[in-house]
Amino acid sequence: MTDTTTSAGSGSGSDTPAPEAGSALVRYGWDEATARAFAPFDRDGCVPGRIVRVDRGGRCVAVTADGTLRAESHPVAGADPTAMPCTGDWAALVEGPTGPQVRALLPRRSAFLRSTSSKRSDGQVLAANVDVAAIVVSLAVELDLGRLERFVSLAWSSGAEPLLVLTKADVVPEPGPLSADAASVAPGVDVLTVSSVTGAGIEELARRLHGRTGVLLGLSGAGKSTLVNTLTGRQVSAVQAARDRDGKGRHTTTHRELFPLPEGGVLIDTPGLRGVGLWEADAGVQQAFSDVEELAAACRFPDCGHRTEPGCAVRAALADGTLPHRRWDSYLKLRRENERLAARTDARLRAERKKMFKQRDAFGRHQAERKRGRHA
Ligand SMILES: Nc1nc2c(ncn2[C@@H]2O[C@H](COP(=O)(O)OP(=O)(O)OP(=O)(O)O)[C@@H](O)[C@H]2O)c(=O)[nH]1
Ligand SMILES: [Mg+2]
Ligand SMILES: [Zn+2]
Repeated sequence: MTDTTTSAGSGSGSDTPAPEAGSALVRYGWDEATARAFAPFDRDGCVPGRIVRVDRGGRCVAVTADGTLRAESHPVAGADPTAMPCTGDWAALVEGPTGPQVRALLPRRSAFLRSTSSKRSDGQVLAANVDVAAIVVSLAVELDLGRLERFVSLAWSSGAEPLLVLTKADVVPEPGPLSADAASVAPGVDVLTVSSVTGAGIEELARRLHGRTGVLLGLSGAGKSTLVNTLTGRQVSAVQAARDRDGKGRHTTTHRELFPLPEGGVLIDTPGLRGVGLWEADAGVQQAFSDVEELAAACRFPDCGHRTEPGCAVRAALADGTLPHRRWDSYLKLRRENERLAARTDARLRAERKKMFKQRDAFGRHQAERKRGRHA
């Protein structure tokens, strides 16, 4: 990555929202909504930037209209860890006593949350402001449908549009049936079959990322970084010549990093996820299992426990094979996991986050009213 260090804090201070300041940021996804959200900070002398990488200790790399800079963010003790900057965030940056600092983050339009492994059940943000969540799965290893369902739930829960990308199509003689199997556990999700070796499917993937922010999620060795390199046409992300790994051993990619694509759009590469714990993913599970939810809604009793009740549509579908037992068990497992986590999560943090969402909604309403007022 180029690193032309510049200084923050050269905001114009005028009342005009800063779209022209952001014009060099357009290829990083700067748009009108972001400019509006940033306007109050422009008046405070901040400059806008998109976080492309976060390192240990809250240090991050941000791209601004004038180039790339390193900035610090200071975590508040006891604060919600999901409020910390993450890759994909839009930030208001200001020149502090020790260099550029993150003053504030603009409201996120989507965020990937997962549970951390710590005993106190915190959420961690994997990526923010993502439009397309590409679940990357290698065709070189046996498909794990349960894991795929978990990834799809995570993707739906983020607010981004999920996309299933099956890689290494060159190593299987006939990818069609595998692709159909994958599609069967991901209703409503498009499936692309690609190969970085033959180039098959790459153009279609580039087209879907055009002008948008994508993130690559998947196991270590699935070929995420190879896709970044293929799409950018440059060796920007390290790739290790190794067979698919099952999340064990060394991961090649160690940071979440955002790369601009030559034809517009940006793509976030992430380290391999192994067992990804869901976190506040209730709605995500519901969407990932929309077929199951639909069946359950057709049971005779609205509070059907799907065990021995007469007129149970779920039992009927299990009996005639339309709903595979594996998928039903997977659904119950993910639902239970969510409930357990919700019960364990710190009540104070949940309240804090609710407040944040309320503020964000109020902010959106305020913007909408201002707009209406202006055009009245
Ligand atoms: N045959 C074939 N091999 C591929 C393809 N894409 C990636 N590979 C190989 O798969 C291995 C892993 O690729 P990476 O891109 O490093 O995988 P990753 O998902 O970024 O892995 P982590 O960074 O550890 O999460 C490398 O040896 C790649 O050369 C493909 O389309 N076809
Ligand atoms: Mg990688
Ligand atoms: Zn039922």
